[in-house]
Amino acid sequence: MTVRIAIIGAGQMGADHARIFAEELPGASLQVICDNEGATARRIADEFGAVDIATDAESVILRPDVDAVVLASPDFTHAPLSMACIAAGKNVLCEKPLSQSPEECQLVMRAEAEAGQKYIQLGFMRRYDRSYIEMKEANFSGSLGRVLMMHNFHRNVETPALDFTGAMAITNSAPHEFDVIRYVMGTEFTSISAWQPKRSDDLVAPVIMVLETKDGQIVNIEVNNNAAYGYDVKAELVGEKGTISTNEVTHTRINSALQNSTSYDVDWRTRYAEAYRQQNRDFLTFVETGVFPEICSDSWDGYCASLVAESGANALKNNRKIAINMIAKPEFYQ
Ligand code: ISE
Repeated sequence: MTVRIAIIGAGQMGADHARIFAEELPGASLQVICDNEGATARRIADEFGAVDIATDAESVILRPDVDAVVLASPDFTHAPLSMACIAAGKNVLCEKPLSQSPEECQLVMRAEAEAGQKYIQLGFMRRYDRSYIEMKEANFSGSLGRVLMMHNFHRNVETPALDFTGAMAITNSAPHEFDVIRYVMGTEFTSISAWQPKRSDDLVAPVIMVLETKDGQIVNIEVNNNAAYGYDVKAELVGEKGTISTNEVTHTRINSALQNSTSYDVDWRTRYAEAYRQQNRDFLTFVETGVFPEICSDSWDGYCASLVAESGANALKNNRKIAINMIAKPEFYQ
């Protein structure tokens, strides 16, 4: 079976998903590239060999020649378009976030539960990265002893958008950390605090967060969207008997002029290229078999990340620790 994919949103991530499905995953074909800007849709469709283009997302979802949908449109469209996919009975790979509103995430969860099956695979691709898989394995094997803390650093070369703010470091970038920490540690957050240092210029300063978990653990997260030197994401899990940390992901080291050096990625698309490929391959299997992939994120995970992000933005704005009060996990997602 060749899965006929519609990609909604032909910006940076939509184009990369089109490339992955067109060039790396033989079980997929690009049926439609949809973007509000018809010229953008045409450019990406021509580059990656899509059959058709469109500018109206809702009609694309209903097309009989579309088997599954990838949502890479602006964040605010993710929840309503995901619900349109559920209503149309089509699986959707939704780029993060599911929604920036925890309440809207609950509407999506309710729609899925009422439909009686999962349709949404959420795009927290870090879960497919080997380093986090090995961290989770080390935790759950007991080799670290009781896990006490996790340190996380998430550094971009520069902010991904001109209107980026400190709060967006929490609501746009940090959700990857919130989700992968939950995945590695197998816990839930109960509180968050957030602060920013003062930069010497008018660039968005880093955000430092400290979170508590329901299991008495402490997590810290640095998100620096203007690190300048490279795209650098790393983490260390600390247990009573040992630690495990991410290692440099480089293929070569250059030795010259009395120096040796390795290079950093420019952004997440190359650093997590293999994770995206495996995530998208799992999505094709999900479409073909209807079996939800074991390690990927679902709408409940989208709600959790959205609630922690909203609480973190609140903590930063009000300069105080904010309790994270989650709803009970619905039976449908147990
Ligand atoms: C961006 O939206 C992403 O999803 C990237 O994975 C993350 O590293 C980056 O900081 C975000 O802005």
